[in-house]
Amino acid sequence: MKAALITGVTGQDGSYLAEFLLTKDYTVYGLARYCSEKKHERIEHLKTNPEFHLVEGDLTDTARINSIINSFEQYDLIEVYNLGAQSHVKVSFSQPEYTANVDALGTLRILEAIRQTNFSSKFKFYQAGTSEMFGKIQDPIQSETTPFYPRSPYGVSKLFGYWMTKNYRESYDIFACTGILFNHESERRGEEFVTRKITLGINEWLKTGTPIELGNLDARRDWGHAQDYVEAMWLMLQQSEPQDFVIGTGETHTIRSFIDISLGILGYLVYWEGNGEDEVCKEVKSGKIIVKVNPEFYRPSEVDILIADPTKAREVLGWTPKISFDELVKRMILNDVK
Ligand code: NDP
Ligand code: GDR
Repeated sequence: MKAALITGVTGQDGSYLAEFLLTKDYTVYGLARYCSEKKHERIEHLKTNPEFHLVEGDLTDTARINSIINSFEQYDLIEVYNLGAQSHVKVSFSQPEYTANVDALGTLRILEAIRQTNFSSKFKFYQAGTSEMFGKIQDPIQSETTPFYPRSPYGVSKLFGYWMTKNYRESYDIFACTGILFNHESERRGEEFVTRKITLGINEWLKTGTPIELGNLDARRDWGHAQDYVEAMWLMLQQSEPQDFVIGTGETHTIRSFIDISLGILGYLVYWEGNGEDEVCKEVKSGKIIVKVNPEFYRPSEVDILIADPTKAREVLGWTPKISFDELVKRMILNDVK
């Protein structure tokens, strides 16, 4: 009898991971916060599956986390995927303490709850680490051995989670590992992250002519599709020994190129003019502004560029991304432009 507990099941990754684990014959438990509206768009379709169960709880609530972890004794194997987090980097600057409580202490709460059971050897723990831990990059391409230099309260909180996971593995022999995942997006991406903001923004521009307002256009990211990345999480927990892995594509792209490709797929030719806060993206044919800069979306400190070296994941896990950058952009834009 094998079970999986997914914190953050209502999020982008949680929803894909739940779908994936149900195909692998797990009984899946998803931790979801109490909210006045019982609608969870990304997992609504799973609620009728008899092997899928929602468990109410919050990562800031130690007693509740303890009781949930203790409720799994009947299973032979319990895989815990800790995906729950305040995951928005910019929000972490305005809510640093809350971000640390959920992302850093939330991770510790689960690890400590597992340690305190008398069946801790039945657990395998996955921690959702992030390329934001590399922040101000110390190597041009980032691997498992690249030193960390987080640039936001979010990155710092996730680094605490990473080290706690390593510490519980080494101190208590708990099967615990961190996936250091680079940006991954999808048709289910939260609307405040830049890729989804662009694809939804283009839809709005086409309907109303309202330009998309963005912050730093110079940032470069290693973007993959979330469906590929949840498989890597599962593969990490199927290894004989717990280890940490970098997961990414090894390619990097600018925000501008995400916009250019999105509009190109729809048949619009565009050009960029101006610099800094005055930079705009215009349609060639009409000269209309599609994108402009709003400094409100700048961050107090920025992560300029990220590129993964996923060699270890390829060699040990046999993992490579199946969905290319162009295909990712195509799926997102065609999903959002109605
Ligand atoms: P989302 O923001 O889409 O989902 C976050 C999830 O965490 C939601 O289900 C949210 O619930 C839940 N959550 C937030 N606060 C709490 C809390 N206090 N208690 C319990 N649950 C909570 O994130 P993603 O799916 O994109 O990412 C999944 C994980 O992977 C996160 O930890 C993220 O930091 C990390 N990550 C993501 C990457 C990416 O590019 N997507 C890259 C690297 C790491 P609710 O629906 O109620 O808000
Ligand atoms: P990121 O993703 O910070 O990398 O964190 P996000 O899409 O928010 O930003 C990527 C880059 O785009 C720039 N940017 C903007 N970002 C947002 N959100 N809104 C804008 O208007 C905008 N304009 C420019 C940002 O400055 C940044 O450089 C994501 C999250 O999923 C984290 O949880 C995860 O850990 C990392 O990816 C890996």
